[in-house]
Amino acid sequence: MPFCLAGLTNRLYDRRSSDHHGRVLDPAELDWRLEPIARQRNAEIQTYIDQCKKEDSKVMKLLLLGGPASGKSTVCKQMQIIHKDGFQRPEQLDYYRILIHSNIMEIFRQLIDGCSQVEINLASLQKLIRRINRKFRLAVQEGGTLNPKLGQLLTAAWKSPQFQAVYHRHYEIDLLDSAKYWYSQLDRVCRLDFVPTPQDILRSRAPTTGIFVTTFQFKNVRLKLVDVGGQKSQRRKWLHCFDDVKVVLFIVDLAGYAKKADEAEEQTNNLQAALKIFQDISTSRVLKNAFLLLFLNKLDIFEELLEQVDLSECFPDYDGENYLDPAKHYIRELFLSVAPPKRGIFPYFTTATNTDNVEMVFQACMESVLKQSTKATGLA
Ligand SMILES: Nc1nc2c(ncn2[C@@H]2O[C@H](COP(=O)(O)OP(=O)(O)O)[C@@H](O)[C@H]2O)c(=O)[nH]1
Ligand SMILES: [Mg+2]
Repeated sequence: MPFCLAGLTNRLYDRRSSDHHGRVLDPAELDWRLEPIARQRNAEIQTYIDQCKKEDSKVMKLLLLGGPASGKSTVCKQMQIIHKDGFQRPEQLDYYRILIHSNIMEIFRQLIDGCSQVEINLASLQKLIRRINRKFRLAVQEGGTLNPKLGQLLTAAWKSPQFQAVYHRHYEIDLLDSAKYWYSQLDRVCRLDFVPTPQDILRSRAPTTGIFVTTFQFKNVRLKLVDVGGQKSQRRKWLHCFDDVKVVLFIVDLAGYAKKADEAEEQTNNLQAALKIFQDISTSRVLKNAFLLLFLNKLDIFEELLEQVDLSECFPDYDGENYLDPAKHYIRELFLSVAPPKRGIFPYFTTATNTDNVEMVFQACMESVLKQSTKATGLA
């Protein structure tokens, strides 16, 4: 709006001093001549305001919340793939190629740190580790990142009994979720002509430190998806994003049950920490009119993890079998039980890296939201 008003003011000033014959106008004549221009401009502004109001009433703000690394940015990327033009621009692909290579080196360091944490002796691997570090430094100095030679060396390290042993205990250490995904295809990812696929992009990881907004069309509604950081330090930002939120999409890392929570958290594991945040969100007065969608995410990792870590080790109340179905339903009930009884919640199980799954779930939940929203407000 200020832009439109500035335009009007400029036009008024342009015409103030003289008419097109260069004759200086007196103030009364000036007013008389300006009136139709002002009236027309006023009408233009009113049309613009009406149009904005109409568009705003069709925009639904959807806020993504959840603990760190629960899958918020992955869901955003999926929307970019499903509802927009995905990731095709050369600079985007270049960014992800570099990010993926940096993720791979981060995993390498995490595996080394993990070995010392769980006391796996790395003595016989030291020579290889030094070689990888040296070659990587050299590659970076030359303006590159990973290359086929580094790929071979990293594959050799990955296949070593030490790295395999520490990977087996991945839930005890800090390790990016996609470690196995990257290390099982280093020959492709380290090629000099490597171009990330959509699945590679979904598997990459960069902590969100700002606020990211994606807008896209869903049926006849424009959705504005707002992604904020999940780390404790980022949560202060959440409050600023609560205005006009129609839908909160809360994402939970199901596999978090086996991860010790941050020392600063009161809860013992990441899933319990997420439960506490979810409780706060579901009872928040500011969000009481927002629809609350719950994505119980990383179902694929959760299923694998159950073979290694009993759910009852982390949730002593759980007395079911250590299988996917009873375990996931137990967790769903746990989340529903901390919300006020009348708070409508739409729970779903998801694997955010799976595009078909996200497309199907998102469609189902948004259809329910739009149906209820139409009933309540006439929107949609
Ligand atoms: N295997 C698997 N990985 C996932 C899933 N959801 C997210 N990830 C991975 O988890 C990591 C963190 O996800 P991200 O979306 O960045 O989390 P955020 O911090 O909540 O934004 C990324 O490497 C994702 O590829 C899932 O359902 N399954
Ligand atoms: Mg993120």
